[in-house]
Amino acid sequence: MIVLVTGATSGFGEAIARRFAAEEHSLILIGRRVDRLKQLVEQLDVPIYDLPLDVRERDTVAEALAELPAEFREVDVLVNNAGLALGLEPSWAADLDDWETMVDTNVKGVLYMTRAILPGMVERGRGHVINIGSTAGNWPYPGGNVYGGTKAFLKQFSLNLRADLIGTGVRVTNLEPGLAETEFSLVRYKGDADRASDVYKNVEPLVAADIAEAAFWAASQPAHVNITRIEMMCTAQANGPLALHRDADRQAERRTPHN
Ligand code: NDP
Ligand code: 8X3
Repeated sequence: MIVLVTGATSGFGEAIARRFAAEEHSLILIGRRVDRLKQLVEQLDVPIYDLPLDVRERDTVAEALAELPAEFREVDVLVNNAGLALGLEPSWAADLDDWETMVDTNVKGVLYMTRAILPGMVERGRGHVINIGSTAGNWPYPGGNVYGGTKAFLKQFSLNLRADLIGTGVRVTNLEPGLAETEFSLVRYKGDADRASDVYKNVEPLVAADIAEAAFWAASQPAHVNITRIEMMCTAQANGPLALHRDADRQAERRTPHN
């Protein structure tokens, strides 16, 4: 297969590239950090087309994908993995630039990639789009406001792609991991390594290889099987109860008859 992975320079994307390379699949690897892409080209013993680009740049994405070398043109698996969270501030204090960057990358970047790759898949009657969503798209948490919103978009976009693609032979999977140790928190906390490492303190989180295994498994099913969604968490993580804010003053006020 020819497997295109966005965000291949780190974390899940790099692990997914390594997992497919281990089974001798060819790779198209996208990310902004050229040196890391080159390292992968040196380390992995499969045909690789490294494509340094920013998925937020609509025209660049369209042009680069239209000009794929002939031997890489028939993409079998598109893994829309590039993405990020920025900040954890409450919605009334969050940075609008951070919100826009998340929407531009996690939502619009996926749209640019998918729109460029899908026509070829439909024409060939085969292909698989794997979107990297998140538990943050399924469950709320304080400060998850726009990040969770972008991942909820991916969940519904994936389902709606399925609705469009029925009968074409093209498959779609939304893979939804929870807490996993990568550079994700370093990015979210803008380089604050102490704050980032605290996220994974005294807990055994998922690691990138766990997500790569799930992506590889979904892509390895027989052609008549579509894995629609996979939500996965580390064993140490679970959904908590609904939040309840108790306020004794307010309770007393409610009991006081109003005139
Ligand atoms: P990392 O920060 O380790 O990796 C993110 C990758 O995305 C990097 O390769 C980065 O490459 C790439 N990327 C970011 N912005 C752009 C851009 N504009 N253009 C091209 N590439 C870009 O984090 P993860 O591996 O953890 O994250 C991968 C995906 O998984 C993200 O979508 C994230 O939201 C999601 N996720 C992460 C979870 C976690 O707990 N870690 C859990 C659930 C989902 P470069 O900087 O070189 O461009
Ligand atoms: C990453 C998982 O819980 O940090 O998508 O949002 S979380």
